[in-house]
Amino acid sequence: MDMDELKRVINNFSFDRLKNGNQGFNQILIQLFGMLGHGKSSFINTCIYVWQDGEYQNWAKANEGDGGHTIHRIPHKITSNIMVVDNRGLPTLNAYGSGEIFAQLGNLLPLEGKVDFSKGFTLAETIVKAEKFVKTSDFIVPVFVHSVKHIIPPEEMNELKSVLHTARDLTGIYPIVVLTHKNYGNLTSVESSFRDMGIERIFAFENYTQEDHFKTRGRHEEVLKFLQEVIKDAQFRVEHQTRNPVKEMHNRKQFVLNYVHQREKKMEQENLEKRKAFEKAMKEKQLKRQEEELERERERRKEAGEAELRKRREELERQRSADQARYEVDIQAQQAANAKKGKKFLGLFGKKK
Ligand SMILES: Nc1nc2c(ncn2[C@@H]2O[C@H](COP(=O)(O)OP(=O)(O)O)[C@@H](O)[C@H]2O)c(=O)[nH]1
Ligand SMILES: [Mg+2]
Repeated sequence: MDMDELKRVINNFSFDRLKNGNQGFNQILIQLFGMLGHGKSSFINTCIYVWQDGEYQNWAKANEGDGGHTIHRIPHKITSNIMVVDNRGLPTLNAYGSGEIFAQLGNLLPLEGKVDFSKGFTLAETIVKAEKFVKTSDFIVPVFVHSVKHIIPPEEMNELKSVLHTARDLTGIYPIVVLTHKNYGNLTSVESSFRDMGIERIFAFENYTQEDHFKTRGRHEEVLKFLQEVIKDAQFRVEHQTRNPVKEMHNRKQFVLNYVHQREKKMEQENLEKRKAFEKAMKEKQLKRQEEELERERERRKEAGEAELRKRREELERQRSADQARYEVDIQAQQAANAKKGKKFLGLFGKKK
């Protein structure tokens, strides 16, 4: 199919023209999700640029990051039946962030609304409050945007895989992966990581940006092929299944509310375990301190005992020396007395003669 034909197919797409009618859907909502700075907003700019084929503009406020527009869910129109939504990007992959991602993906938060990464049950409250503002007639196609500059480290694989699979359970569609910065990283390695996670549809782009929006046939064609793939998916799923958008929205809500509930339970459990581990560590530390104190006391007593023993030995020694000295004096005195007595006796003996 050449580019003109592709454009015609995309432009002519309408749920009303499907075999079994629209079944309650009126537009495709391409839901972009992914980490901050991976090129979601630039990908929207790329899609609009290719579709309008006019001057490049920063429609989706690329590069404005978290402080700018991207904290809101902003929908951008491609054709009258296809919208792309720039969801708030994640700073890191974790259970709190994932909850918000699923609420956005499930189209449970109002478009144009601000997305806060909340703690506790705030998300559940926000979802319930948003009920009046969200549309059930949007057909959701999840698209995960990832820059090939970022090789997925093994420790992130499981978390990411679980996010992608939950996105599939929630929307009924395996996310399409859009790889950005195609020429600035190891495309083969990143692509194979996503294939290992069970992802089959992967598109790789060098986004058109403010700095580089020189039109190339390759880039234009790849974007149109991506849009055609999205349409084929929507068409297949509405033509080959009986759908009930109101019930599906209700199920998505149940799914995310349950997710939030489970997440809170898990967090509570983790906090409890952390507290227990902390208390155990504190007790062990205290016990160790007590043992050390006891050991020191034992050491002190031993030293004191030894000093006492030494003192007694010295006293004994002093006593013994004194006794010895006294004994010697006595002996000498005795000897002197004996000698005196002897002389006297001899004297007497001499006189008798
Ligand atoms: N070279 C190149 N730069 C890109 C590409 N995609 C995005 N960028 C740049 O990466 C930065 C972040 O992109 P942005 O679209 O704001 O990311 P977001 O946070 O996911 O919306 C911007 O400076 C973009 O110009 C790409 O495919 N190639
Ligand atoms: Mg952005």
